[in-house]
Amino acid sequence: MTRLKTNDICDIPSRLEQYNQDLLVKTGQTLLGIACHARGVDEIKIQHQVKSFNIHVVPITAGQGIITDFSAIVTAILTFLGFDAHLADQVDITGIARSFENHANAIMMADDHKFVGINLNKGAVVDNSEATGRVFAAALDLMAKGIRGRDVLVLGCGPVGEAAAQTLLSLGGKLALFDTNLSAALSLKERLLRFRADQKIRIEPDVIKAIPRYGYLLEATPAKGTIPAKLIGEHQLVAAPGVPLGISPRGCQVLKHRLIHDKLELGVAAMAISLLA
Ligand code: PYL
Repeated sequence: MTRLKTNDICDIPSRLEQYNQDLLVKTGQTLLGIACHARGVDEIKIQHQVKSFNIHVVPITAGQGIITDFSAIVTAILTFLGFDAHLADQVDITGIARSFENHANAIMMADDHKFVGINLNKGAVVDNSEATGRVFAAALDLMAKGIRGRDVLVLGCGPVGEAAAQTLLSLGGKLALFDTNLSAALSLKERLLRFRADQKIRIEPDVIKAIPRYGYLLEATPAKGTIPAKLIGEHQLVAAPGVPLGISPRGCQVLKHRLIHDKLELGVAAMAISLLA
């Protein structure tokens, strides 16, 4: 998992309103709407529940330690969505214990290995990688006005790519997988077929040859330049949860409204809806 830097995320709070509008133009849904779509829940119902759902965000000093403003930015995203969100005023165990004592409905916290949300009433755990893959797949489905029956290529078969692949299959996408490590793509295909033996899942060994052949791409790699600008067609749609962004600034210019990417917003929104739903 790529470790975020404060620079990657410090502009998020001031851009949330604009980002929300961008998502509306690209997908027909807001940040909240996409997160609800990713969970299959009704947005109107959820809107009545968010304001009384109390989430504490607890900074964690373990490992490489705190990322300046990370927890405050997560809190800002939750507040924008309408949740009763609070940045804990204590870190680590003290902060977690205080959240229980203050009867928080949920806590969110991250160390160097996992970023999780925990529903303190139900004991349910939601993982950021899983939620991020799922919500970007849902965003691609909305951008495509229904991915059902469409050929979609997932680039990157790690935890985010796996969750995206599962979601795209459940939405009726015709899935192809690529990973620089071929065995990672093969083992993901095997895992996916355990639950969907009837599905056809292609493995693409050569990404440069493959990209032009797919109208729908989900880029979930931790590499820059995965999708070269020269391979981007006029009609391709791309959802890119991968950090750093696997598309060059030139590629972003070519794609314009046909690209969805962010470093935290959609994943945090999907985590929060999963905690509440
Ligand atoms: C959750 C992000 C998404 C991409 N990479 C993940 C990352 O940067 N993880 C590390 C998060 C460390 C947070 C630190 C704090 O400020 O509480 N322990």
